[in-house]
Amino acid sequence: MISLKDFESDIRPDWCPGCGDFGVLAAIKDALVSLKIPPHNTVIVSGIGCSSNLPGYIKAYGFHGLHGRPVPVALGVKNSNPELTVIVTAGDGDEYGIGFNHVVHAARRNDNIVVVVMNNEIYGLTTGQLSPTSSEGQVTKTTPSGSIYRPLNPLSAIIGAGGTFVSRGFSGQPKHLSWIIQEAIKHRGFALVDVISPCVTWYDIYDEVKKQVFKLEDKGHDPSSLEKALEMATSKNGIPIGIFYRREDVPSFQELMQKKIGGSQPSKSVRTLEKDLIEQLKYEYS
Ligand SMILES: Cc1ncc(C[n+]2csc(CCOP(=O)(O)OP(=O)(O)O)c2C)c(N)n1
Ligand code: SF4
Repeated sequence: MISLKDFESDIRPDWCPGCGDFGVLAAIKDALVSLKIPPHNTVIVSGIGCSSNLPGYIKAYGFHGLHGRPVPVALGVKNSNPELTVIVTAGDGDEYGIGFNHVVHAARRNDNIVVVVMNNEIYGLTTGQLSPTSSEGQVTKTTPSGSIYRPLNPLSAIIGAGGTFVSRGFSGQPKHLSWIIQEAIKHRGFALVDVISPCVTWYDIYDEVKKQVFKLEDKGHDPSSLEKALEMATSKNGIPIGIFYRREDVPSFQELMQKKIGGSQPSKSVRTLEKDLIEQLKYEYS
């Protein structure tokens, strides 16, 4: 039996009281317990930011890395041992700013990892600067007279990049978020879980979001439809949460590699993957 207690860390979160990231932490633990995934098979990888402190607050394997670079670290782990459940947890600055290129290419390759982005539309740790998802007109430390940038829409961007599982949750609804994360873990390839996780200290949008969210499932949304997914991802009527887009007919990069090399021994896959990469580099630099 696996219970929440198994994932309890000795370290208490140092997040501000009311920070949305508490809800995300609770949802990740709940999802792992519901799927009966033991801590020793779980690896949580993060970058830098308030949200990126999350691996310390859950008893599982963890890696607190560099700003923007959790995806490559997560892929190193996953490719070395495809049996592990590998989850990236980081902020919008980390994953949609400095590290966005990695997210796009992991989506395109259909790498079998889950990326949970705690999107608070601001840089929290560095005390309130503009982020790629900050809205037009948003007043921040770096835009004192209001932002003139158009925000990035991560959902439509990742659908456009070839993502096969694109979703959004809300930290204020951790049970619903846990369900999304469970589906993301079960998914055959790359899964983006964008989470509106308000920063109550530098940009508190909690009440506004709570008023506007609605569940896609309640509206009969069909996640297999690319057209409907893009329509909902770009909708200006309320804030939809749930699974926007999902397709299970695309093999993951890890599946393709495994098929190519045969067998299922992780150590074998690493060696063969290395050989393949060396061949590719030889080709690219010749
Ligand atoms: C290479 C690099 N550039 C910049 C920074 C400074 N820095 C630390 S956290 C951060 C942004 C944090 O925002 P976000 O990723 O959205 O996470 P949050 O703190 O809001 O959870 C920045 C710019 C850094 N640590 N490393
Ligand atoms: S500064 Fe914002 S993001 Fe960071 S812990 Fe506090 S509420 Fe959360």
